[in-house]
Amino acid sequence: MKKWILILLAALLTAGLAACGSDKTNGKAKTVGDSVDYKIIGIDPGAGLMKASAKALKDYGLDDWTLVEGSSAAMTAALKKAYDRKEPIIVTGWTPHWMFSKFDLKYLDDPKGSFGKDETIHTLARNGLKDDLPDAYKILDQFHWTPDDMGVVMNRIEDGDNPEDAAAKWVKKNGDKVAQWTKGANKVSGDKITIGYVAWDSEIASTNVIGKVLTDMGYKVTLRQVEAGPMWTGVADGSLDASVAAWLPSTHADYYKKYKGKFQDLGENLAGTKLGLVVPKYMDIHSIEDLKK
Ligand code: PBE
Repeated sequence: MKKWILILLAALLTAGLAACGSDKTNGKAKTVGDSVDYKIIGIDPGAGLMKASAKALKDYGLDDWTLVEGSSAAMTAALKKAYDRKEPIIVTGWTPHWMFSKFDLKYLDDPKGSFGKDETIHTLARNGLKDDLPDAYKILDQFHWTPDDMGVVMNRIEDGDNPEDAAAKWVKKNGDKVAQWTKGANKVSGDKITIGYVAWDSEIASTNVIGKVLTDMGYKVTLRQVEAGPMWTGVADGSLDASVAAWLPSTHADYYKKYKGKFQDLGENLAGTKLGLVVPKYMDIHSIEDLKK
């Protein structure tokens, strides 16, 4: 009997050691870096979030880490894949974003403040829009909603609605808000307006909503998807009439400085944003500083 117990204990001990062993490389405990191949899954290179993330790598001395360029869609696909397998992953993330309602995620603390403070999303108009399309200008100027509003549209899109339908449903249900935006504006008949945006999930939602509102007011609306740089250039050179996708004062600070005077900042359309490095809650790290270990 005793012999059996000893054999059993020995077997358990061996299995236990083997399990520990799989967590070690060359006798050293496996670090977070090892577990994710020293990669942070980023988005499109023009995003302010990518500049902030590159700055974070510097600020925290994470020299051997790579910020992987891609797109918002590629980032969320990688996140979903890792999350479903409970594998470690670190992504560049922001709020508002549907990923926080679909997955249990957390921001890594940023004690050095590389990602700046909370900011707001602004609406931009090209110079001269006020004279050329005064009613559209008024609506754009009065456009303001909340992260929860945006979340409704974003989640619908993530659940399979096309962006136009998701926006139309929201507009239909939120007549009171829309009435505030269109207050004092006259309907037009077929005036053309082009709104620029980047394929960030938050901006796909907001742009489609303002597009729907302008369409309902009689405009012939074009929503033009571009990269971040060209979005700012377009408003500055007048090839785009407006954008509701300017993150200020920090995230798009470079673009803002570069084109200052060549566009109109109509101010905040949404408050309550955040940017940073994001991981699934099942990962046992809490701060960007933990990546150094
Ligand atoms: N984002 C979403 C953008 C602004 C909107 C945070 C990815 C950026 O980083 O530029």
